[in-house]
Amino acid sequence: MNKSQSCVFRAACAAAFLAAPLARGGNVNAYLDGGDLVICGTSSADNVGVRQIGPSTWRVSSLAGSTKINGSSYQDFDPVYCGIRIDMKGGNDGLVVQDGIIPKSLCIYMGSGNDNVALNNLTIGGYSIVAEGLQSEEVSSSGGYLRLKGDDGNDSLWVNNLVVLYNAYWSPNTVDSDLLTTKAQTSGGSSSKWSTIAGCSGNDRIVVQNFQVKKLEVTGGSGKDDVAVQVGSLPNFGCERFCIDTGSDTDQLKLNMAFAEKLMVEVGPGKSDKVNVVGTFADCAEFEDCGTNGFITGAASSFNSLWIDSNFTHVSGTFITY
Ligand SMILES: [Ca+2]
Ligand SMILES: [Ca+2]
Ligand SMILES: [Ca+2]
Repeated sequence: MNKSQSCVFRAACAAAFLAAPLARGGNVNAYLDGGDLVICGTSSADNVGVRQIGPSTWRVSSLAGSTKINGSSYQDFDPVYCGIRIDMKGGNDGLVVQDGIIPKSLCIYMGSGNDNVALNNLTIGGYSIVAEGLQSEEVSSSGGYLRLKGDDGNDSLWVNNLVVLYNAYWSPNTVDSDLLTTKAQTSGGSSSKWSTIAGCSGNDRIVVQNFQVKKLEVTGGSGKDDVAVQVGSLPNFGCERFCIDTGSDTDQLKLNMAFAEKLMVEVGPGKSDKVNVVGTFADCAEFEDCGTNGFITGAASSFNSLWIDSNFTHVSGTFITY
């Protein structure tokens, strides 16, 4: 393997798929590219499960229907020591990625169609295994990140129990202490990357629960989106930067137990967007509505600095500033 090429996304995630072999209908193509696991869906409805079954071994399996993985019901891949890149393409796809430690990054593009995605019990940017011949410093420079894009269609994106580590050291048994150590490094300009969850067009449902991450952007795009987010559940661990933009049309947003140093919410153009803020704490919070007749209600939330756009013409509950 060419070490200089491993662990590097040589182009944008989607562009990398252009080099992948063409998948036949119903037959999802999966392969290793350096230390990356790459999964390419078909233009039809694909149902794919991805989970870790060994220190660096991941299983890609058919979850339903006529989906095959390289012609079989499942296939195992080893070693996966960088990231996972998935392009499900068109069709109404189902994807579950669960129960594992992904060393570098997880990039998922669902394509057109009404898609269902579940990400459950994952650590991204954490140690899994340093492949033989790779020095730890070659793979430890930029931490982890998540890129999840629903694209067109009415997509359901469900994210539960995720940790994105920042500049994690690639050595065993240090995952927890890294999380706390790096939280203390609050200076800007660091190499932590933004994680992004994007519904894009369509009426999307985005649910994020128990997500520990430094920098997170959640966008709903056009369409009537229903967004619920809980981030930063550990004591003393919150997002450094947390941005939500539900985009155009009439959207709903519920922030529940969200912790951030800087929280920016935009509900976009469109009439009567609704924002519900519960148990949310931020040093600096801004709630912006560039539409009309917005609703915002707060409970058990506290901010050092708070700004609420006057386009939220219905403000209720309590927003405590200290
Ligand atoms: Ca597909
Ligand atoms: Ca889609
Ligand atoms: Ca929207």
